[in-house]
Amino acid sequence: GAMMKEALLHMLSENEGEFVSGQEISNKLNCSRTAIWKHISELRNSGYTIEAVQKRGYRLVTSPDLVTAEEVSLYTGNGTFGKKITYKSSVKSTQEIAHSLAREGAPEGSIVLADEQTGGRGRLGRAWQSPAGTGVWMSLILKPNIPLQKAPQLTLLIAVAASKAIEKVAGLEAEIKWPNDILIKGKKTAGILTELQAEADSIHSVIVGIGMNVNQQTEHFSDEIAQIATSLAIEGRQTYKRAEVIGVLLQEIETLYRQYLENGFGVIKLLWEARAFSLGKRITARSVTGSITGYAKGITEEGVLLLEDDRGQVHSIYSADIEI
Ligand code: BT5
Repeated sequence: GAMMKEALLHMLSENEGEFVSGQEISNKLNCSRTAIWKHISELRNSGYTIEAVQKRGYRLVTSPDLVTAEEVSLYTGNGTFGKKITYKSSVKSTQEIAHSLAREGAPEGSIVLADEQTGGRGRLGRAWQSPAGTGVWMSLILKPNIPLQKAPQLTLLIAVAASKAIEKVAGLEAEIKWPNDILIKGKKTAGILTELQAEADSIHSVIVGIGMNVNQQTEHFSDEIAQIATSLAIEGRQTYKRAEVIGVLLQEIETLYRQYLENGFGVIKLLWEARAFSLGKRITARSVTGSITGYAKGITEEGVLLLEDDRGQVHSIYSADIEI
């Protein structure tokens, strides 16, 4: 059922604006006219406008801004990331679902998507606001064969991919604030949460959570974050198809990830540095163990931030919040 609906949507969307005859669909999908009609009705109920004309067939006129498996699959391209999609309209956190899928052996590149999260989470138990119908709330399962201490490099890799995806989709410049914030004009548009399933010092799975504000207007943000958050729609003054954003994002991630596994972190480091917001600035790094103020010198091969304090001593920062 679901597979056929997806295949039908693909046929209609490949022939965008053109009629596809019932006969053609029925031949290609090997199904009855009644089955086609049932799926057309379901697609209409989910917000697709499909014209049906006697003797000519069906024509896709408009599609809604959904992040369902069938809609997202229109944009995932030839890569393997996003081939397996778990979609829920409302969940507590896509991370939870992805963690259990990974434990059950889900393949690398599997993703979990939700239209809304009721308990979306950031780092250190903080909350991530994920209102319905507005953003990309996605968890991606990776299974890299790398030592545990290199895992932070993945957060930086994802940040580069997210920044490139924003540039591609919206033509907006997106900077990276170490380690996991994507900023447009200094305001947070996306956040990354990298969680590990590991045994001893080998990684079983990495669950990468990406939250990206796409179509929010300022009133969608709570007072608490209204001053510090932004969205692609606010900055680009138009709305974007979330499914397309996801497709571009997955392709950017997969390209960088393959490059990373083959050639190491070097290229990613350069790309990251070119987009870094905090490098060369005076910053304060706050962590559970205290705070250090100084000059952000750069990142190491491992993805660790180097901070030179006022006495000239250089500190390696593994995890912290940065204030500029
Ligand atoms: C992050 O944490 O930035 C990581 C966010 C990861 C969210 C994704 S969504 C899919 C997946 N499923 C989940 O449950 N999580 C992941 P952190 O650096 O700790 O930043 C959290 C802080 O960002 C909050 O304390 C707020 O100040 C701010 N914030 C919360 N929601 C925001 C939003 N929608 N846009 C911008 N800033 C926000």
